[in-house]
Amino acid sequence: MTRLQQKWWKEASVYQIYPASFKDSNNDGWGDLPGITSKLPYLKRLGVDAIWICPFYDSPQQDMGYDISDYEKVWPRYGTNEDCYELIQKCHDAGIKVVVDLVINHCSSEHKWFQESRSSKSNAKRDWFIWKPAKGLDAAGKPIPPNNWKSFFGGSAWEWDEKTQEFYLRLFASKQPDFNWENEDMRKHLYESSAGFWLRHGIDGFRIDTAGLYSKADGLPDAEITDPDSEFQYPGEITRNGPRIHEFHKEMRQYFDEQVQDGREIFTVGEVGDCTIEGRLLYTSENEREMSQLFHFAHINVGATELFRYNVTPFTLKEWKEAIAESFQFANRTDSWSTIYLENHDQPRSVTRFGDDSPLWRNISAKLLALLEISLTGTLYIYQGQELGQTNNIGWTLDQYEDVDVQNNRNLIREKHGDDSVHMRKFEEGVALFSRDHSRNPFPWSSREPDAGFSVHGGQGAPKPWLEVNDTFRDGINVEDEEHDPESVLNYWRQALLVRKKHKNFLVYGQDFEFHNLDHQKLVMFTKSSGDDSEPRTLFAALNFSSEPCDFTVPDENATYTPFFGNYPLESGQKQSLRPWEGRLYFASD
Ligand code: ISL
Repeated sequence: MTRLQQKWWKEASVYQIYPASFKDSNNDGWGDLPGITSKLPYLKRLGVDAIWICPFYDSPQQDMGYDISDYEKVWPRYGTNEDCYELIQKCHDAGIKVVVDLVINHCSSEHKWFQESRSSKSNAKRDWFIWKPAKGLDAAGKPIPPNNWKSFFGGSAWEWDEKTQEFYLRLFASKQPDFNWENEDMRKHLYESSAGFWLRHGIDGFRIDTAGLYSKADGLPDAEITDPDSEFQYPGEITRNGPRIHEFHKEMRQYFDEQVQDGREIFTVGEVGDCTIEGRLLYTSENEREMSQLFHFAHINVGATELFRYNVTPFTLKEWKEAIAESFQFANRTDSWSTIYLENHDQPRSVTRFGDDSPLWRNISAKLLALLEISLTGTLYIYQGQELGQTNNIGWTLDQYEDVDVQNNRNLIREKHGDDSVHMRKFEEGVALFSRDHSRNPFPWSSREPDAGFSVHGGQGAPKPWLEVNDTFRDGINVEDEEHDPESVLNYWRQALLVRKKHKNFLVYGQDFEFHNLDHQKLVMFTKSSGDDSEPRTLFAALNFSSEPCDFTVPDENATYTPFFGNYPLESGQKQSLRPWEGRLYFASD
């Protein structure tokens, strides 16, 4: 096979920005778009090629902007539409592409379409959302939801509407009504407002939110009872990758293609979560023209049960290795493409989960995670703060979390078991490890008190950021301190991104990935080729995921292994032994 088709969006390192928490340029305690624009030189120096900005559209913020009330307007706290156009222009001037979030499974109940839909049963937009009558009344005279589906944020997935005496479906928060994708008229208006508008303003791609959820199973049947203790059941299979999902994606992609008339090549990355290999191939095949790549969750879901993310369960390194490979192995030598990521705005910090965030090992294990990521095949995503080796928040009480997912579930546990219950203690432990707020703190630009340099003016009278800062900015985890430290995680990421580019044929585009000694409980070792059959070398990676030294064997004793990058200084004549949390990349030749 000849080399894979190379594309800008395959080899781009994409930096994900959470606008509420990146940089506050007007001192109101919230990040904003001019704040992002002011930090483009930082991103350029980091070496990223594109940014993905989480939703910045008008919203009542029940779910941090994933509840959109106007797709075509910037939320005033984040700035104006003009600020956004300027950001896009300045990014392009700096050679940085712009990817925006496309949130189209649901909108906010404050969106005018939903307001119309809920106004009467005969409204022309009634069918744009999913309305159903009650199944009956319970003993207390309360309407019973149409089926047993549980919301992703806890409780029933149905919300009762007093005025028209029907339920609407909302798989997420109470004010996030799901669109009815069966309605063609709705789909056309949705594409136009949420995507067409921004494509015409020059953006380069979309991260498609909940991209597997639009086509619900025919008849919305009850979910299987997987949690007998719960009144409502996780509808996973029934809501995911439904009967018309591929048709919808093809239609939407065709719409995108029609909008872009100036020859620029946009790309899309869908948040799919869980899907078979066949499904992943269908979604991402170049030939099928649906999406360019997708986010699969297997490797970030290890250690939590599917039923409830705060149920912490042990996992082995082998399980994690196999789950990581699920992200990209399916695409091997096909026309599909993959993604590489360990963090995003829905995930805790990777060094806490997969490295060792104690003072002794945080720096080196965060670098090891960076090394792992730059050596895997797919488009690489870095979430803000990850490049600093940011850790979870330590010692937070439940009151400190803002996330609707934490507060909803806390209320449910409180009602059922009380605040002093074992259930609440277990939940608290789960939140300490898995809460989404661990990645949502204001970004630490410096060690300046009290807000880590997040707002333009600090010191006395500085605004209180919308979410508390992570205390670790006082321990050197901030941009200013890391800039000055040649050994910092930040400086390592800069170097690592250059190495990824320099050896992109192996690192970005490498094929035929194979684990070596998969069962090993400390080592992650693998080989891959450049995918070009005329290239005689192979890449070999040896990474020690433990706090003790570890010996390893190479896959082929007769080959010559030349190390070219690692997270400790490379020394000549190295033995087959790795220091704690050490990783090395080699080229092997016969
Ligand atoms: O993080 C989760 C629950 O705490 C996931 O179930 C997550 O909600 C799911 O992956 C979908 O995520 C996306 O859509 C949500 C939004 O809250 C997330 O931030 C977004 O990434 C609803 O729009």
